[in-house]
Amino acid sequence: MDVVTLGETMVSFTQQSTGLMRYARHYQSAFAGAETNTMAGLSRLGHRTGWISRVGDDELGASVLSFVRGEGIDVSWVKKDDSSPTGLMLKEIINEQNVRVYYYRQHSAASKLKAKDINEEYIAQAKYLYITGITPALSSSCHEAILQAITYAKKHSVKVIFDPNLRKKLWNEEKAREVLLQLAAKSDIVLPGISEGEFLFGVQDEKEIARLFNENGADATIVKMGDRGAYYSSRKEETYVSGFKVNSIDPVGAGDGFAAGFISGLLDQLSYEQAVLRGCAIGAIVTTTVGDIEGLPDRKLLEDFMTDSNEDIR
Ligand code: KDG
Repeated sequence: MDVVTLGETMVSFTQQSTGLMRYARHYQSAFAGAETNTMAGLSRLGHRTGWISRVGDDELGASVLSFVRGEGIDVSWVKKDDSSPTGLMLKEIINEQNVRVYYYRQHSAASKLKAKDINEEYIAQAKYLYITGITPALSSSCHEAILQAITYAKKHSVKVIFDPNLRKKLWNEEKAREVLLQLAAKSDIVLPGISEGEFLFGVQDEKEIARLFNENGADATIVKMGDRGAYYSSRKEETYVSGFKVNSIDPVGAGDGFAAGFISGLLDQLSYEQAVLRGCAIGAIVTTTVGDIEGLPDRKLLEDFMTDSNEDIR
């Protein structure tokens, strides 16, 4: 396995008309889960990925499992929980500028994930453990599961990559700050956005955000700056990587795509700079299609995009 992750994947329903959801009659279903979005991006590029989780022993759980498995992600450590349902996410499209998200994931099967669900061997044989700040927000047992996964990763020299992925709807701000900083401190590489840096440290400057994450314990921090690109800083080097100008229509999933591109670059032994550039490219490509994972490119699409986008037009 190249990369192993853990977290929740939900079924999402997006209303097909605009306006208040109470008037919506038609919904489009899809799947939503930051961690599996990133694994899907990696597996589309030919990397071997695995997902640890729980789904309800229900029809939606079966559909999540088929979907994730269909993306080429190993699900051998996903348990079916017969006492809790699969989590749901609803998207209300008031208008293009105003989209509201409602979670129905409290007490979901995935929120029951616990430390005992984490298999040491499974983590040990991976090259990277990928985690996000969504999982510890789901429950205290999920928080313990993530700490267990990190402990196994450290024991077996598996590098930990962490995207804070702040979701304010899921927890109170004080607790979020405490736990996100705790996980960032235990991670080798942290992938925050500017707004997460601001939330955690009260600063907006990318260099300052990276410095503070590195001071907090990370070996390297890559600050995502949307179409401006990314700034990365490790103990050895620091640089800016410029972004790609695209016709962006749906930003959701861009961060997950960035993580897939960056980790894929590391797996392909690219330099840090080139890995970050691949992250920026996939982040940009994802925004050009509607949906979290539909835009994730395969090798050919990625190469074509990167060849077509030279420095002059970026
Ligand atoms: O990163 C995209 C996610 O927002 C989405 O897939 C759902 O994981 C999700 C969440 O908790 O918001």
